[in-house]
Amino acid sequence: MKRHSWFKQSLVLAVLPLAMGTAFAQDAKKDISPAEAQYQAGGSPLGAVEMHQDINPKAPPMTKAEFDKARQIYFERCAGCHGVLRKGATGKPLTPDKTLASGTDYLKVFINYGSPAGMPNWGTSGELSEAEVDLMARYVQQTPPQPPEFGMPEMKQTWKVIVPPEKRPTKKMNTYNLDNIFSTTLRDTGEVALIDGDSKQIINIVKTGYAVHISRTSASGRYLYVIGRDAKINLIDLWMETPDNVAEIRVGLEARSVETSKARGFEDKYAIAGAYWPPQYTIMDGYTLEPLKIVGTRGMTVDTQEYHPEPRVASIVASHFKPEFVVNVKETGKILMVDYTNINALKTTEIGAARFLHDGGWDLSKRYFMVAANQSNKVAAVDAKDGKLAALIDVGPIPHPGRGANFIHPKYGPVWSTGHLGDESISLIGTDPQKHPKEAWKVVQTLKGQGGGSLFLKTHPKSKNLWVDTALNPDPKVSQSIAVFDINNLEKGFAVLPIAEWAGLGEGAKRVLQPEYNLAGDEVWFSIWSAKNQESAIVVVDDKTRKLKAVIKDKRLITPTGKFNLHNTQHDVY
Ligand code: DHE
Repeated sequence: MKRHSWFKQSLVLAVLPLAMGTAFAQDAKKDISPAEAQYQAGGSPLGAVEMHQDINPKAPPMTKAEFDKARQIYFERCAGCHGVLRKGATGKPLTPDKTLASGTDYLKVFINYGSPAGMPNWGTSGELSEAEVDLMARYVQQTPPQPPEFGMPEMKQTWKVIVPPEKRPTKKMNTYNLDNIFSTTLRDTGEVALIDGDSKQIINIVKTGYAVHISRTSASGRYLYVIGRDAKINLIDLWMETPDNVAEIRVGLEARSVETSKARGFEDKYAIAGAYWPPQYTIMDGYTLEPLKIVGTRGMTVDTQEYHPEPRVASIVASHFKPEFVVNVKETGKILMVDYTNINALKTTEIGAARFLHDGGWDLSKRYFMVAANQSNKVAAVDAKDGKLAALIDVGPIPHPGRGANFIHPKYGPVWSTGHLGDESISLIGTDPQKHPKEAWKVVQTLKGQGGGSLFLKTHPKSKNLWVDTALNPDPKVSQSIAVFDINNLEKGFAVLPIAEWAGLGEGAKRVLQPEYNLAGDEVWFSIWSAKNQESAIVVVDDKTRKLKAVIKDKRLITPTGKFNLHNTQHDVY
């Protein structure tokens, strides 16, 4: 680089944080870690959706081809943080009122070099070429194109009942121990592998949605619901000789969560799915996925009470003792307790919590739902019995529990725990206000794990181990191993097991993630996640001895991430 241009760049970089600070002052958010930036920047399927190009005379010109290419890049790389409508989510708003004032050169530097607040250095990392950086700098000055809505007619068009209920088996037609099957996300092939936990053999690879996300078992244990990032839901009948799809539907253009009714009298009756776009949730017939009721989640934020145009639906769980779904709305920070007794007269209790609600799970008693408000560095505890917020608890930076881990702490009684993306801490929160009122809704202990970038942690009622992954830690030694604590001797610190090394794989990221127990609670399964064109595996560890028990390798096991033991998912054992 020539000296003068280097100087110019340095100068711009030096004033950049200041200038950005002014341009976006009222929207300033806390810094995010590289792990979080990488995690949030996952691709959105909206890039493939045709959208209207509005010509803004003040914005730099773009041809239709350029606009479409930039739109694709935006939805693949940027929308996760900056929002579909660019109004800001965990990242800053990029609406023309802000970007036009900054101008192309300024934006190019920002996109090229990133920012200390967590914006990745798209140009200098080689992720985007010089021409693409220029393209994106011009694109974010255009009027944001809005993806289409997705209502009942669109859903009905995608709805297919492959095997109608009356043609399905009347009894279980296979000899699998359904309770010990693991529905394993094959992220990049858009499939789930149903793995028999007893024999460790693949029973079937079932085609599902794009970049499939989670699986949930129905209350009876017969059905399995799987959702893809493209909002496609697959209903799998586990009674078939070879369990396979019996129905499918799309409930939007982008989604992450699916759940099924679990209250007595409503077992398997309804399914529910939350969408990122359009911001809405849909209640469906549990046996056929026929869409019955769509509810929008656009509305006011919990704190400043300003309108938010795209509050995404994050985790959804079903109460075990009341006919209610707990629907967590991310950007508004509201928890909706949706009573499904009469879906034509839905009763919803709206509980204000904190913005950026994401993932969570039940406490040991299953009365309280514990959900991470990740960018708010808080955990909300919702009392599902009384329909109110029990507490908002301050935890470490960017809590990420998955469903969390429940155990009886030797000193403080029942606790629910979460790891963090932003640092190495693991927060243990007291969850028993009846017998341990002093500890309830307080962080009773903070453990020090291997490092930041933790996604999931797990234990089991029969285990004395707490397993904590660090899948997004930048250090491969840390992301490829697991920390394990002895619950009865937490002061001792953790042992490290080199799980990825045990898998004996070649080249690859080999991120170790999402510990999941088997039915008996004596084995813990880990995914070893490498790229699509590299070998991945599942490693099974004996929970008692912490020794390697099995490595599951198969050329069809491409990019395994989440694994859902059907029994533990059905009964919320974690
Ligand atoms: Fe997830 C759960 C959203 C990236 C693996 N993820 C969830 C849930 C939400 C969510 C809302 C809770 C669902 C529920 O309980 O109803 N995830 C998002 C995102 O928005 C994000 C940050 C970015 C994206 O582009 O999707 C994201 N998630 C990832 C990944 O990159 C992971 C690690 C790998 C993958 O498969 O894509 C990933 N998410 C998971 C898993 C769960 C999950 C395995 C369920 C964990 C559990 O034990 O319950």
